[in-house]
Amino acid sequence: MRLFVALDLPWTLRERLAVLAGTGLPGARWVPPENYHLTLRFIGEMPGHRAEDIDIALAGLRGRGFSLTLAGVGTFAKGGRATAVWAGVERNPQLDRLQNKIETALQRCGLEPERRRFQPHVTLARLDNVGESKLVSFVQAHSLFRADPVRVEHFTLFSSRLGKEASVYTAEVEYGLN
Ligand code: 3AM
Repeated sequence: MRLFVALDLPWTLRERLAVLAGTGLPGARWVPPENYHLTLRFIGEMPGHRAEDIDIALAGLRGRGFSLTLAGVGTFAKGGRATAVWAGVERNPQLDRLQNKIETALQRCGLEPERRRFQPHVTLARLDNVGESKLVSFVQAHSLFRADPVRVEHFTLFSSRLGKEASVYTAEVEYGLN
């Protein structure tokens, strides 16, 4: 199964994010609010027995709950083309610490280290062919976006099935933080 570790988000926050989405960006494929998440670690395709090891490793991880605030919007680009638009996260050492613990636990399970820097974000849309000026206006229009802080009391191992329209994410296991 295809796996990733992420924070799921309370519905109050999803609704707040959904207000940002859906307008002003022709060519954007908006992520449906039920799919919003903050990826902590993409794992990828894993056979069942390795998924079990991963579950055990994540279950053994000890961490504390913390508050998280989404703020700002930004874009990812590849080869000079914008590929995604996202909501950002205010600086959060506790989130970084959690991500670090997850990375360490997964490497102990035999996963290759994640080479990319952790850039916490919630993807709002994937972009195929969105005009640069529209994108700049969108980012500017929402630059002051800031949601109310939310408590994070668990993180989640998700499986993902790639769908035609949107992927289907299933929360497989929740790991409490206390
Ligand atoms: O959290 P976001 O939406 O930015 O793009 C995928 C999504 O990112 C990413 O993992 C998250 C949950 O599916 N993803 C998909 N394939 C990936 C890969 N091969 C990947 N991240 C890194 N490497």
